[in-house]
Amino acid sequence: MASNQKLLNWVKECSELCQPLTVEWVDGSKEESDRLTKLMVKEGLATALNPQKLPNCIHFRSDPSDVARVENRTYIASRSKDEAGPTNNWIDPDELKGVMKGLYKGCMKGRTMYVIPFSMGPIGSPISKIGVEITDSPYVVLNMGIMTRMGTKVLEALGENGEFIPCLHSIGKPLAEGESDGGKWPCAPIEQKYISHFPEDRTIWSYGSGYGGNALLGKKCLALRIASAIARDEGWLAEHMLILCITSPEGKKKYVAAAFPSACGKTNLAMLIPTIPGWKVETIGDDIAWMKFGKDGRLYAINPEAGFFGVAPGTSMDSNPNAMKAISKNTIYTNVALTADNDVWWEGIGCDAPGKLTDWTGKEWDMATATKPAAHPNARFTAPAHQCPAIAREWDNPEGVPISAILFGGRRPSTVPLIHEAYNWEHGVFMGSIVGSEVTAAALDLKAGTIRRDPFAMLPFCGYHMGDYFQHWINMGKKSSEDKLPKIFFVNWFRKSSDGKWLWPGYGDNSRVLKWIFQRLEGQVKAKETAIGFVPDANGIDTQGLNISGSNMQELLNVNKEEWLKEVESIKEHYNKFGNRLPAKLWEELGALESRLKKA
Ligand code: OXD
Ligand code: MN
Repeated sequence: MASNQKLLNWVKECSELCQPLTVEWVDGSKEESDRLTKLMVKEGLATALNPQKLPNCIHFRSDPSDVARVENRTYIASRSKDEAGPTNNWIDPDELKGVMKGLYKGCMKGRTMYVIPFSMGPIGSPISKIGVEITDSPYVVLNMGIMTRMGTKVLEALGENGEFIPCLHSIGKPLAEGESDGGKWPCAPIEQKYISHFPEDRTIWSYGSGYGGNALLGKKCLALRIASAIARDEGWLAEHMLILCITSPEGKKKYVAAAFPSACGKTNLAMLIPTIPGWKVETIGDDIAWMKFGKDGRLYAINPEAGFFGVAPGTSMDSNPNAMKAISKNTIYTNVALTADNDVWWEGIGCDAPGKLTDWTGKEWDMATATKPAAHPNARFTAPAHQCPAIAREWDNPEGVPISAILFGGRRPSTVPLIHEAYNWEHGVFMGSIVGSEVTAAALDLKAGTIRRDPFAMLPFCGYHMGDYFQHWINMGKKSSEDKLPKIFFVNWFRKSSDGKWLWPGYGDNSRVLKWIFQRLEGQVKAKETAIGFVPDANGIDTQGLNISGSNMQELLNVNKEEWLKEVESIKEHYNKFGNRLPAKLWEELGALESRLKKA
């Protein structure tokens, strides 16, 4: 039981408001997760998977209305609207709290209220933060047990006077006396869903959704939206980035962080198996990086999470064997399809469906006649990070790892070459600010197929005005010197030929691009200076053993002046949205790009 009076008071307050049947403090033990699993299986909310094929794995089906983050119901409720900026939804915090208190009143009737102490980052790391999530969802408890360090050990670290970030969550479905969920995933209708952040209070209130980023509040809500606001105040970076370690055949290691918008293959890159002999890639994290300067002036990163909440469809022994091995036991599956013998299946798993399936909505599904996918396109696995065969030994080192390169990228079918390198930090910040990607299924309320700008891949996750966020990145560069700051690169695995075919094989072959980056960091390869940055020479990328034509390689590395001048116009439109809070330095960078292009 907690000794922290502030925590005890808050729990009492929430319990009086939400009126649960009972309050349970989560200890993080195996007995606890076994008990909750059994409970959910008994209530028909979860299916225990085939223990021969998937030991200790369970499956959940969500409500069809509750399958992804809901950006149009996600709020940054800072005191002033201007502080939230033009890219966030805003409601006055007092007004929002009023509305939400009305919803929270009695919302846990008939349910257990779980109190989940959790640490984002290794317990005791100078970069970590403690949060406490109150929830009425045992599904959330089980997922938080994988995604964070959770339970009694965190309470001990918190002590009597420690600081924590309060995160209140309810699925928004009270039960009348004697009523049960009847095997149906409980959640509130869309108009009652609120994923709210109060950055000045450093508080999160989430209501109405039981799914992923809306409900596992340590992840997007705390580790990105609230942490980004804290990081600005404290002078560090909370970023939507994977972290990997690349080792050369000579045994030299470098750490790389990379930001791509959702569903651009961050998990695949973080777990990549190189196709070039002698090179090794190891995983530190696949979604979030917290980075602080060390005493030596270098930027040190930790992965604040302890698990992977990855997209299942498309994951196979071909695309990501390390992920497939990581999810072979002790894993929670959500909205995938099930085989007759309770094994999992999804589109892109690498084999045809073995007979009739039960799809993610619970209906019978036959590959021969199906008109809809069997697994939801945003179906997920939740698996412990340490189960990944490629996990780096230092993945939970409290000191973090020193970052040598930062990569930005997105799905860009044209214009953006396979790889280019920034001239310096500020040019790199410019590159981050113009990231854009084709929209996919990770967000519920956006139209698939269009391109949206997603600066630093943080558009849905920045907890304050993005213009100020860009300035914060520029300021961070002033805290160290160019030789110690990470070098910044922009990659694009998704460029297509004029007849719509992928030009680059991607996956393990992305190691060829990582090799070029490594060699640039070591000063081992020359590059071509272009209007947009440094691009590999014609033979710069190692294509040995790869069946790719010279002309495809040329197209992949091509910087087309006309396309880029169009890009400049589109960046101007994008920048105009930030008004006078867009740093002057970035307008300057854009002007310099335009004049370099015109001269080219
Ligand atoms: C995620 C996302 O779930 O970025 O990681 O949407
Ligand atoms: Mn993500």
